[in-house]
Amino acid sequence: MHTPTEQERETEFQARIDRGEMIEPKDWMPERYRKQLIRMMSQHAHSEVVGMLPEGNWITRAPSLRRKAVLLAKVQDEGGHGLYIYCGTETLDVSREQMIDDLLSGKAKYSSIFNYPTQTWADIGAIGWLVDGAAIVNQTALAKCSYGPYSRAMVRICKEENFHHKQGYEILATLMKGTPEQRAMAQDSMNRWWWPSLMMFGPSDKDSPNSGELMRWKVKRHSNDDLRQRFIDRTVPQAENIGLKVPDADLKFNPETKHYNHGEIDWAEFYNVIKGNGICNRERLKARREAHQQGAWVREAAEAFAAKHKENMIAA
Ligand code: BYC
Repeated sequence: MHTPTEQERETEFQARIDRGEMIEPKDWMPERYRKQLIRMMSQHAHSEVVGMLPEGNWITRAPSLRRKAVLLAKVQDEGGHGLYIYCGTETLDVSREQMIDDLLSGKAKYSSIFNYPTQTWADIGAIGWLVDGAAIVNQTALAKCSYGPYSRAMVRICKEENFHHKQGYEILATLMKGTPEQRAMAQDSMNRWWWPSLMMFGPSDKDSPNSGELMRWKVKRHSNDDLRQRFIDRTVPQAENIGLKVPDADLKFNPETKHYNHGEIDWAEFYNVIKGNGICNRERLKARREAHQQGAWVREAAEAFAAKHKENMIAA
């Protein structure tokens, strides 16, 4: 019987992708496909977990019991998303311990957006509306990606993100109906979060080294710029609807393309943040390292319990 060569396997793998088939954990896959998915999925999981920090800051300061309950639920959802994606990544033969070590050592990335501070209550609205809004655009596309566990995780996560998006928009809409100070606070938050939200989609297509390969494998279904444009097109009318001004003097609807033209993104700022020099990079990693240390006894107890359970099973 003919044993397929590496080249033949890769050709068959690409043919499966081109036919729109889903790749599952037990299927053969090129090592590079596996590595790229681990990079992207672990980075995504870390973003969900680190993303709990800026919002978590405001749980004790939420302005009412209702706002507090909603925020608490949202932050817990993000933790759940992280765990869900870590499980998905484990199907690619990488351990949870390894992924966490890579985050804590600074080797693995997480989304640039979480290196900005939450200075006012309006920032909680901006995160829900803009940051989760950007995440939904990206993740709705990822729900159609070629790797089964990632795609299925996205379907469920997007449902919860929709609730997050609505609660954020409602916070800002309420502030925009309030006093001049409250409206100014909402606008200030829009001014600070708009551009970093656009950066969440990654560098422009011409500077995105991973996009070509990921699109050929249908992990990414749309380019960084296409998704960014989709986010702008749907978000600008929402801003106008509640009286918020988008902080971009060059923003203009183009009736021919039916898209908004926008101003230049400050890519120097983006690269500075992903290199570890954003306002909160050090603070975020410090918080995660401390949380990991403080949770050591929980991991030890869980391991002791699992070992005892196994002993009982063998004895029975
Ligand atoms: N931040 O070749 P490119 C959320 C890196 S949060 C940091 O275009 P790719 C939420 C990129 O990793 C949303 N780094 O990369 C949670 C690469 O560097 P490496 C999290 C970024 O992978 C709580 C280099 O730049 N979502 O849901 O083709 C509350 C070149 O880029 C960023 C995900 O993670 C960035 N923004 O495309 C609320 C989605 N952008 O790794 C919300 C999954 C780029 O080669 N990930 N880089 O050293 C993706 O969809 C893609 O990885 C990206 C980047 C579109 C982000």
